[in-house]
Amino acid sequence: MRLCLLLFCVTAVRGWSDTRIRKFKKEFLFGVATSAYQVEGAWDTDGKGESIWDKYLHDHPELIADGRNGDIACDSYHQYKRDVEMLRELGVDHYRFSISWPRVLPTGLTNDINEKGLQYYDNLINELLKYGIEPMVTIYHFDLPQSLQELGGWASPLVVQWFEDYTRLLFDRYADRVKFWITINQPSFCFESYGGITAPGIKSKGLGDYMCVKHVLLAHAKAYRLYEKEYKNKYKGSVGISLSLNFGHPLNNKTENQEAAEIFRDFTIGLYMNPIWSKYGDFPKTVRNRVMKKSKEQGYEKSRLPTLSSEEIKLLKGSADFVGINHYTSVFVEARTDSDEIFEVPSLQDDIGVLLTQSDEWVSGKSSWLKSAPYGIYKLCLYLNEKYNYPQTFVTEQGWSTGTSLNDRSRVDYLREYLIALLFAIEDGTKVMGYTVWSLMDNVEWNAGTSERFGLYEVDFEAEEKTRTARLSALVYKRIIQKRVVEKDWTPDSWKISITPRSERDEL
Ligand code: PNW
Repeated sequence: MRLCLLLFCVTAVRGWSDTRIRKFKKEFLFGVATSAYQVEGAWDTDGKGESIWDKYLHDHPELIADGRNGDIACDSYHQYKRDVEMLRELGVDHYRFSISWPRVLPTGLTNDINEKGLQYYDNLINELLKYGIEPMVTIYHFDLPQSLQELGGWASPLVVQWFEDYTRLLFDRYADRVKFWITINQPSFCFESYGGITAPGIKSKGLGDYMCVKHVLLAHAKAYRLYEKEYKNKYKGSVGISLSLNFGHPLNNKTENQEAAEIFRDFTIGLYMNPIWSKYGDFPKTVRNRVMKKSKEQGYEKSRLPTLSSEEIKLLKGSADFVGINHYTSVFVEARTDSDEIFEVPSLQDDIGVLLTQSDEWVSGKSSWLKSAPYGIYKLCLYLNEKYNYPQTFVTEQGWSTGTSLNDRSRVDYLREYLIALLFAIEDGTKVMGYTVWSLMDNVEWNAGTSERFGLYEVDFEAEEKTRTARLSALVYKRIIQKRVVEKDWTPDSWKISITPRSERDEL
């Protein structure tokens, strides 16, 4: 049953006999992604300030699976020309990378602007544009300046203004050349950050994390409004936000499990989607009611979930040109019986109050949480369409982890199956502007160090120059981009990858 549900249902639902060739339109953008902390290295070079990840992993090397932190990483700070060469080999349309806030503002504030840091991104952007590759800039990808953490970080309402000032600096400097902006990567990072397991390692489950979510959303909305008011007319770019949108399927048809899945989705999708994309704005009512009820039972006077004022609701509503979908995997959701006292109190998990599982039949990536269930992206797209009236989307991350092998068949299978499922979703009306593989190359996978490899290119971290080598998946992705179709059986004649002129692309 489970196997059918998630591995074959896309095909089953559409009928096995449906063998029409589905193509990605020529306007559809294909790209790859990275983030600053994970690839740049040069953690204290040329005046860069300390980020919360620098401090956290310096203080706690024991928390990194293989001990490798982001001090050097892929050394992209010095090797960005090689990175752009790889992008040209792949033939991508866009490159999603992030800007390190403390690299450009070492104190986090605009009193001290680090020209050398700004110059680095100028160089990268110019190098991309030289070869017709569209830069897609993530303004924040988890690396808050440590100095701002010491002033309260994302739990403080002051961060909204700090973020707006930082964003203005970036718009002023790069908006003439950057047309795709992502304000924040995955606001759900708050739940890890305040769960004590990732930087800054603060333990404030069910409280600090919700404050963080509110401020992250407001910071996003302020940045969106800033662009809308002062830059959009002139530069005509788009501003979105990337959300971690894995899908929760009910374990079976039992009513209680269907309800449990809906609650799970309200807390993991609706919490961010509703304020921006729903008709009335605000956090979902189910979430507000549930956290309120639990908070009262736990002796809090007010809900642990902060409220949004009517001005804040207005600011947030409609504050994005597209939703960035980061989708990796799926889960089954089951209603919890009262005897399952397994979660910390208070916590998001306890507030949601459901049991999550994954099927043993799903192929497993190197990361424990990552299992392949391609039907999930199809279901997610249809869910967003139904609930939020066909929002404009952009897949800003999807990827697979392996070990160090160059022969990454499992990544090839994963990419092909998910892209086919995405084509079905597009055919059923989903508005998708593009697709972005996480990641261009192996990098520092946060606490997992380099023990989990997500790259289309392998990186030799032992080598001084952090040598990059194309995997099988790089060649297959290149072919998909070129042909605009997913060919199930294609294999390359040779594993050598070289730059192919864009004119050789098949366009529909
Ligand atoms: C993303 N999950 O995070 C991040 O944006 C990247 O920085 C990271 O390297 C990449 O995924 C791979 O992990 C996620 O549990 C982390 O489903 C975990 C999940 C999803 C996304």
